[in-house]
Amino acid sequence: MMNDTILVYPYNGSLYAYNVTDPSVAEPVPPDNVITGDGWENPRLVTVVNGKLPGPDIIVYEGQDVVVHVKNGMRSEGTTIHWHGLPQVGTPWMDGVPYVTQCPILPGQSFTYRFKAEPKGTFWWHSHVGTQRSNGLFGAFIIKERTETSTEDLILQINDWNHDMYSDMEIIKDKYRGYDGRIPWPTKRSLDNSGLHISPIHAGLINGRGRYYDTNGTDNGAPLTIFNVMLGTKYRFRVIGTSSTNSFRVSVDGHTLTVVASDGYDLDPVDVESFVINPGERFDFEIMANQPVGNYWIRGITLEKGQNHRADAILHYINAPASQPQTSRQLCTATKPCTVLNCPFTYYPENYTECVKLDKLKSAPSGKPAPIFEPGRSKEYFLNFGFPPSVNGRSFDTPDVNPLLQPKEWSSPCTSPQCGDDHLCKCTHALEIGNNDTVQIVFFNMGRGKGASHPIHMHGHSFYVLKMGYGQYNSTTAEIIGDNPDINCTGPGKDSKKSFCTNATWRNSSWLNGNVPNIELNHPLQKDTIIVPTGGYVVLRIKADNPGLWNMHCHIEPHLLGGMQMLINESFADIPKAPDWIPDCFSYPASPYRMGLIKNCQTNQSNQNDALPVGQVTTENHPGLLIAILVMQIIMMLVVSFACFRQRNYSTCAVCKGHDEPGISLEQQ
Ligand SMILES: [Cu+2]
Repeated sequence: MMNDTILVYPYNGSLYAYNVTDPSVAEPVPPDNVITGDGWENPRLVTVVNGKLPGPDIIVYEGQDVVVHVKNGMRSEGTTIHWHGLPQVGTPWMDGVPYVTQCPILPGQSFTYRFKAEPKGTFWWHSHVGTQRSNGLFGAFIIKERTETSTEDLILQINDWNHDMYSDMEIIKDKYRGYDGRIPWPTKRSLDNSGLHISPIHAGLINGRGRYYDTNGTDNGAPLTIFNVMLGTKYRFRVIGTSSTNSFRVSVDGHTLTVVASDGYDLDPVDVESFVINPGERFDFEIMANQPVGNYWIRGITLEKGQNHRADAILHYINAPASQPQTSRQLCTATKPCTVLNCPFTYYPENYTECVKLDKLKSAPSGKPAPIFEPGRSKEYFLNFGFPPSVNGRSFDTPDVNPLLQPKEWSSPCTSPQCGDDHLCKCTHALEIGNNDTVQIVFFNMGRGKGASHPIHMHGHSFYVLKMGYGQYNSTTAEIIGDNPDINCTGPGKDSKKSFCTNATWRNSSWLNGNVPNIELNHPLQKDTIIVPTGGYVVLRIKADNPGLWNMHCHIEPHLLGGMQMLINESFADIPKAPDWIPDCFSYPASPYRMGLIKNCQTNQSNQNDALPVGQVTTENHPGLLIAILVMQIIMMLVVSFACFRQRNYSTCAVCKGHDEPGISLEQQ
């Protein structure tokens, strides 16, 4: 680690210069300007914005116009920024998905995101390219209500941390498994004995800080994040699951957590001892600082079997001594069992510890009811997420253009015989929906590709969670023993072990046409990311009222990279016209369609070039935060305003910007 130019090392919660031999008598180096990560002292790449890990918090009020200038300061990678959870109504080209809604911002280039901040809630921003997010390119995005509140806000971003995380290497590890010497890595197991992403992790971080534990369980004493609280005050923790691959169980010693919102939407408050947050999810909880003045552990533990990967932070009551907490986690007893919200399995394998499933919660009274399913008008789809990374046996073929704005220039249809129930295919898989339809989607996780639970994130919508079904479990061992029987994954007479389950349906046909029993229609939660448990399913609905081309994918980053993603092609003809300055992208030679268009547009080409944004783009750099030898830095600036960005209007070649019809070959499921 380095503080600008001084090499430092961690000891007993502080940092010291490398030439200090006895830290017990030396003055520590302030940790504020050092990216410490887990205190790992060897070189490690981080990819960060404005020199911070996590990047800067973006906190705005509901309804404000947000303008973010992004300059890619990396030397060898393109990037985009996705605004996770924001529906981007009317601005689908600002969704930040490379080769779906925009071209990547190339090294040295800039791009200005401009969109409306709505709805209120806890969101975040992150790179959508490669493993940049896993390497640190993320931050909080909070949209506050324009009302006074007596509750203090605290932001807590929790993620796993690796000492080596590189895009192509992750895919290779995923495909061929990693080796130490000639010994393959052991299969990682979750607490229910189902699988986990194969790559090992090295630590957990809260707001960019954590500790590396050696094999003996001894930590390296790296500095941790400290949340200062005042006795008698109520706090709202906005917890963001910024993990790359792992889920965390979060708790605070000595304090009951009142969970009040998830993924930006309020819910009927529920008191729990802890909750599980998966990559991409958010949970807001409130605590009352009503315990004896002191220091308390905030704990995040992974759900890995036989591992000790923790993301710890300190709840520090003002006026308490600055010392490490000595507290223990809540004792779970027969008379006072611990409740864990959002387990990805049915039983938590600890004594007197009970899982509370997410679909047992209700939205706040202000929440909307689920859209009505009208037989004949509404549609239902079954989508199976599995390995090799795919959806319904289709591994995502990423376009080399921006299909949102260049729909006629890309075609990679998922057609037979290329795709089948028993063989994987690679194509641009898209679900075509529109006309204000109610769409019921069943995410499930069965067949030959099952093995791990997947947190699935939908862009463009916060879906209504109607029901969750889990696999079958041994109530004594808490281990998974079979799939949920509600879904007939393969059709009659087929072996599910050989099937990608592309023809799944409800085992009981009376459940079709929106008639699944025991679904929550009046007060369903609204979420944009949800765990699809292995062997289980999630029933959700959306109203197709947001025209766009929306990415939907597993939020475990290597699974996304490997192809566990698809598109929702929603009301394409109704997508509003994008600003002319948004550039097209294409390979060389370009598609035949473009080759023809270029010929037609030559006379206007200079005008097109002039149409790039030339408003008040400024750059700002905050150097000084360095962790290792290799640090890539993105420079990003936020300007929140209502009219701070001038844009010149030029005439452009209309046919080159044609996005008025869905020329892209997207398959209807
Ligand atoms: Cu996944």
